[in-house]
Amino acid sequence: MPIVHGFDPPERFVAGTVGEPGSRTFFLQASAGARLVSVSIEKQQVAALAERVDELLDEVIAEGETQGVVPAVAPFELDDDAPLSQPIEEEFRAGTMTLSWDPADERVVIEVFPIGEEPVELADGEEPEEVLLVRLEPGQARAFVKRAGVVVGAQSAQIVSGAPGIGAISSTHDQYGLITDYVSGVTDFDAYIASNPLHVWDFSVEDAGTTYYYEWFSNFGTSTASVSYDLGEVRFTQGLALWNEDGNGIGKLNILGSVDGITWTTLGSNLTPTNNASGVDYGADVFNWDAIATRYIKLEASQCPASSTWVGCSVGEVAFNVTDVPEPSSVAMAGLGLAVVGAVAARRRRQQA
Ligand SMILES: [Ca+2]
Ligand SMILES: [Ca+2]
Repeated sequence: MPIVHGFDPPERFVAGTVGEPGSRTFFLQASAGARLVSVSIEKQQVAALAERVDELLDEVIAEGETQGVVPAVAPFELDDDAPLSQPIEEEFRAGTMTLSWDPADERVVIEVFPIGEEPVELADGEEPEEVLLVRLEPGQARAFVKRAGVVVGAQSAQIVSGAPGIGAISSTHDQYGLITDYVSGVTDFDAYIASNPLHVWDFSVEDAGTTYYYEWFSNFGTSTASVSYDLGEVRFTQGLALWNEDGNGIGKLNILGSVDGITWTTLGSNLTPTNNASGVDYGADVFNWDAIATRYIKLEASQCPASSTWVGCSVGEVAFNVTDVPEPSSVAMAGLGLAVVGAVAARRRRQQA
C-alpha cells in the first residue's frame, strides 16, 4: 500500500518558494493541525496546476449542479500571502499530478505522485510508494489559484522601431489612462480582466501646464513598429493584456519573449487585436501562451493603423499575466510602490471624465 499523505480538507494548501530569485525552489505545502507535508515542484507545474484548477471550477459552475456555493473568484477572506510553513522537509519531488472534482463532497481533488512513481509508468499490480492527496473546498481551491496568478506591469520599455514617435512609451505600461487600476504583483489577473477594465480613448491631458500622455504613437508614416518591455527580473509569464488604441491600433501582432533580451522565443504570431472604435474608451485583448520564463516581452506591430487615416501604430497599455509565486515580502514591496503610482495616475486622469 502506498503511503498516503491525505488532507480532507487541509487547513492550508499553498505553493511557495525558498531561496533567492533565480535560484528558488518551489514547494507545494499542505497542512492540518500538527501535520505538514512539503513536496518540491517545478514552476511550470505550479502554473499548470493553478490554471487547470481554475478551469475545473469554471466548468463546475457552468454545469450548475452543486448544492454549495462555488465562488467565481477567490474569497477575499481566504487570501494567504504568508510564507511557507517551517520546517520545510521535502517529502518527495512532484511528478504526475491528477485533478478531479468529487461531486458527492463538492471537493477539488488533487493527487501528486513522486517523480518516477507515476501510476502510468508502473506495471500492473505495482503501486506508487507515496502520494499527496488533497481535497479542497472550492473557495480554498480558488485561493490557491489566486496566489499563483497576478497582473504585472513592465518596469520600463524600449522602442525598437518607430521611435521616437509621439506621446510617451512609459504611458503604455504605467497604468496611465486605465480607468481601473491594478496593484502590480497582487491583483488577480483573471478577476481584473473579467471586470472589463477600460482605457480612456484620449491621447493626453493637460494639468497645471504640463502634458501627460495616455498613449504612444509610432512615427508618422510607419505602418509597423516594435516595442520591448522589461519586467525588471525573470518572471514566469503566460499571457498579456493589450489595450489596442482606438483608431491607430495594431492590425497584426507578433509577441516574443526572452530571458536575456538577445534570444527570442515566439509566444504568439499573426494575432489580430480588436479594432476598437475611434473616440470610445476601449477594453483589453488577452493573448495567452504556455507559461515560460521571460524578462523581456516584445510586441511586433504591423498593418497599422487599424482604422485611422493617420499612418502610425499606437499602444494604449500593456500588462502581463505572471504565474510565478512571488515571495510575500516582494509582493508587499511591489504593491506598495505601484499603489503610489496608481494614485498619481488617478489624480491626473482626464478632467472631463
Ligand atoms: Ca496608457
Ligand atoms: Ca486614443
